Amino acid sequence: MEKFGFPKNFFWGASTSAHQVEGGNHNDWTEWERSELRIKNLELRIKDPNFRKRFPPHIFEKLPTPLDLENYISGNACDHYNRFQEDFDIAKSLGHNAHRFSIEWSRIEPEEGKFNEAEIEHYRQVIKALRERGLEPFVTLWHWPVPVWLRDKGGWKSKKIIPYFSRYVERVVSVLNQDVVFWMTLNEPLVFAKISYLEGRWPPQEKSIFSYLRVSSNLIKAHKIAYSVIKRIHPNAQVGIAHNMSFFEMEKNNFVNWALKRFGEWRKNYAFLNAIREHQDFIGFNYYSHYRVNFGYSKIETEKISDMGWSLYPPGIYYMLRALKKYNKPIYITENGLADSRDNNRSWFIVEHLKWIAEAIQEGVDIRGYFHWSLLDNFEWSDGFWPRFGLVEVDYRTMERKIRPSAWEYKKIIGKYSNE
Ligand code: IFM
Repeated sequence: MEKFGFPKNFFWGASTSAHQVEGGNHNDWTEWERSELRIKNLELRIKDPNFRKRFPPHIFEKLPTPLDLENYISGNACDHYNRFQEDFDIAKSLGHNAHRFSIEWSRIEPEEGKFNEAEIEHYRQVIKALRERGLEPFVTLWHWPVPVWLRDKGGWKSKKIIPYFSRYVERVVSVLNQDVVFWMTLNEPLVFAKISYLEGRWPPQEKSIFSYLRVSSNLIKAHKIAYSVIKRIHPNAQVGIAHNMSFFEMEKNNFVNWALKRFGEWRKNYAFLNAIREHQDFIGFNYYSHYRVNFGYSKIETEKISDMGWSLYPPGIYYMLRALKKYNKPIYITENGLADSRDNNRSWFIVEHLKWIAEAIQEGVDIRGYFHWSLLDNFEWSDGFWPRFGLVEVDYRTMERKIRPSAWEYKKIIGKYSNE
């Protein structure tokens, strides 16, 4: 890598999602988090003496720990719903010029067909606050939870959700389109479909290949219609999805490994993108993982791992970015991050990923932005609060924010390449 360069108008920022940071939500997830069965299972798990051993000891330095029930209930989360101004002040102080966040469907349409104007106004204020601070809003319309009434109608498994989604999108976009250019209809649709409908680890906890396929197909259809709705309202809007993709590396070059690699790539990376090929203006790429292919799939072992045991492999982002060139669309890295409560590896992680991104830019890949996951520590779905993904640490008892050293390192890089 000879040069480490970024275009002047590159977007630099961080990502969040509503359910993970806002607090005070009421949706299918909040009901699941508090459901009797979930609590009973957690109590059993927490009591198991071997459970503690699954975690690196240092994560018990901060509250809540995986042994506390409250860890698993999103509750007030980071209270970002009330503190967004303060949080955006921090993002600005860190040199960011863009920010990705999501709109919570259950706030906008808490009952079927009844739209809450005050909540739409809330997000208008969020966007205004970003613009006032010179941060370009990147808005995700759905980042996993659904309103409870919609869950009761079958959620993403029912094709009824397609017109409901497009009506919700139309309502939101027709109010907010004046101030937003970049829209993501869906966040990581296949991660959601797989964990919720195939592996049964997230609500509604199904384990059925048929449900998984049906949900994936509904997500594709919903995206395509939402894309057309947004473009009708705002022809110059830039619309895409945030897609979680992994790098697959063959250990040895042989036919079986080649076929497994192709299949893995197609299933995880390209099937969805190909299906919406004509309905996206950019590619939103969430990069976290990679696989070694050797008569099966395994994780590449790396020297550095995150608190969640994820191996950290920055070159993978480069290989994926090169592969995505074939779509001939601008690429935004819409997520990339790690759980690292002591902030031991985050600076290294950011610098290394940015070097590899710069390398891809150098080779002609059209990459226009990087959003670190995440601005704040937040509620990591079924794992809860203990994984610390933030550039900014959150004390969940006092809601105090503390900027981590890696956030300043990131700022230094931004400062070197941005306009200001
Ligand atoms: O926290 C999640 C986010 O909601 C979606 N992408 C991956 C992140 C880390 O697991």
